[in-house]
Amino acid sequence: MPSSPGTDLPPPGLDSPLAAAVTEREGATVAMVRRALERRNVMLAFQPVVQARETGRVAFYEGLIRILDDGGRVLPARDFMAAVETTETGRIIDALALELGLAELARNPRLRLAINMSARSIGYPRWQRTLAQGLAAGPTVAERLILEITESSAMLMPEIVTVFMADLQRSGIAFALDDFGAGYTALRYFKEFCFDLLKIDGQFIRNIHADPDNQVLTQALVSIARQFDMFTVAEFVEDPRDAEFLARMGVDCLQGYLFGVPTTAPPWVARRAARRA
Ligand code: G
Ligand code: MN
Repeated sequence: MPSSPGTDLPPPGLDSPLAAAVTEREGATVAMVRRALERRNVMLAFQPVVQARETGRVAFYEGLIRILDDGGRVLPARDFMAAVETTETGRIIDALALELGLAELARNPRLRLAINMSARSIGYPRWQRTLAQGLAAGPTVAERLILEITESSAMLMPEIVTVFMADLQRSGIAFALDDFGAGYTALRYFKEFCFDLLKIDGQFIRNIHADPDNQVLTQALVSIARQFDMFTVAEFVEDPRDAEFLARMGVDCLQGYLFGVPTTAPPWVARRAARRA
């Protein structure tokens, strides 16, 4: 076997014991996720996205899919999404997240909610049916829904994403380009894409008040967003000094543990439960 360039180590072969162990663990995760989806053992956790200039005001919430494993433990998406993103299981997760989100929007007429999807789910029949049914539930559901598409998946099929967005924007749905900066968007696509929001990847936000590299990178992203009429959201805001810096820089909205961790019991659900009790 040829060795990797620049090292004396052989490349990790697909048949190495480590690779086999990783594959086996992923296989077990995927099987568990499939079982949970069949039983609809899924729920949304909600995280607030606040206005940068008035952080007591929630602009909208992001609904994040959570899966309950065989023991009833709650698994966050990052633990399983990478293993299923390119498979049909990934499409089913997107359809279920949308279904749960639309149901919440129908129940709570004051809620604005963002739901994640992969560009790979565009054209998946179950996802499309779920959207059509959810929008039919009320005249304001579409205008309170934001669909977040990760930059990396949007770039797989930019032409298809552009047409899909133009179509749904006519019904009032807004779009966010998620984890921006982590992927490889050729900047020229901004001329064709019409995202309403740009979510700046957390790696550029952490410690920004003291990190000149992150300051310059984020400032550049903010000016791109302005030029193309997009609102900006900074992800992973954990430190009040970063929040203040971002607000002064002109970022519109902030999201992160500083303002709220994702919770399956957001204020309106807790109030509903209290009324029932
Ligand atoms: O890619 P996307 O932005 O949809 O992912 C949101 C994920 O980031 C969620 O899993 C959420 O729990 C996590 N998250 C949200 N805010 C913070 C934060 O301030 N710090 C860290 N480390 N993770 C966060
Ligand atoms: Mn997101």
